[in-house]
Amino acid sequence: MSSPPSLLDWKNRTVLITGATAGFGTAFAHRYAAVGARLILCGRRTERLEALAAQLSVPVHAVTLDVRDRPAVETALGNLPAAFADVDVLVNNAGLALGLEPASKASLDDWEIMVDTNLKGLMIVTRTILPGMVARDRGHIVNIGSVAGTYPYPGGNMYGATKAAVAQFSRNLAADLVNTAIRVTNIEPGLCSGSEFSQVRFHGDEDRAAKVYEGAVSLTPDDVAEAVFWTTALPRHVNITRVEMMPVGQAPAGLAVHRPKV
Ligand code: NDP
Ligand code: 8X3
Repeated sequence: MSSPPSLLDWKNRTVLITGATAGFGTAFAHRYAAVGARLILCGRRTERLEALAAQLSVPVHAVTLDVRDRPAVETALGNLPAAFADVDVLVNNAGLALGLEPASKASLDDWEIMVDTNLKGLMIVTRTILPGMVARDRGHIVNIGSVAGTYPYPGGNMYGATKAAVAQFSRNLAADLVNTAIRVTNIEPGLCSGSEFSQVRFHGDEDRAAKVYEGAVSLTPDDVAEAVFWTTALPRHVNITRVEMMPVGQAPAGLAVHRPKV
């Protein structure tokens, strides 16, 4: 069995993280910086990217980028500076949930933004980075899915659908890459506090966002970062295809049954 890469190996590796300006993405940046990896950090908020880069003592290429903007992604990530051009690990993390309304009342605008970001954005970034990985026969794509891609819940409608699509895309990518050394992992976290996820979902309603985590022990972005890092630090012949992770106080809890009054 080959050994996991040493710390020295990480210093020669480039990790691209989308959605690095908050939550999980920021935690991923710190995790990979801790082992000395070169980082490409993306997000729409330039000042957040700059502040994060200033905290990290590794080479950082910060790219202000909306993953929905195909020409912008193709230009910025298709023409990376030479020192950052060979992406070893792509973490497709940029994403969001918007709304928790039942499907008949949900905002079609919210649905479109989720599809455009969680699915099409991930598609555009992956398609831009993947040819280089294939040419080098080296790389690891880590997609950030969700338990919502497996387990339905009221109001999860289009968010869960995008994450289910990410899970299936991850499997289909692995099928296309079976004759290469490239690994594909879908990370599927459950309840996780400490990010902007619920504030975004509830359009800035901080009280409603806080209630999601009230009285519960949640995962933290660092927990998710550790799982992501672990999958990428294993020997090269090992591919963790999916990681479903929840806090110990969360579990899939059965089917809904409607009992009409007779
Ligand atoms: P945050 O809202 O804290 O972070 C989301 C990140 O995505 C931000 O950095 C944001 O940056 C970026 N982003 C959003 N839209 C775009 C866009 N169009 N282009 C580029 N970047 C974008 O949420 P989390 O850290 O919690 O979520 C990260 C991922 O994890 C998401 O895919 C989410 O679905 C998933 N997830 C979250 C869970 C949770 O409970 N927190 C559980 C399971 C999965 P900016 O606004 O600067 O562009
Ligand atoms: C985030 C977890 O349960 O809010 O993807 O959908 S959940």
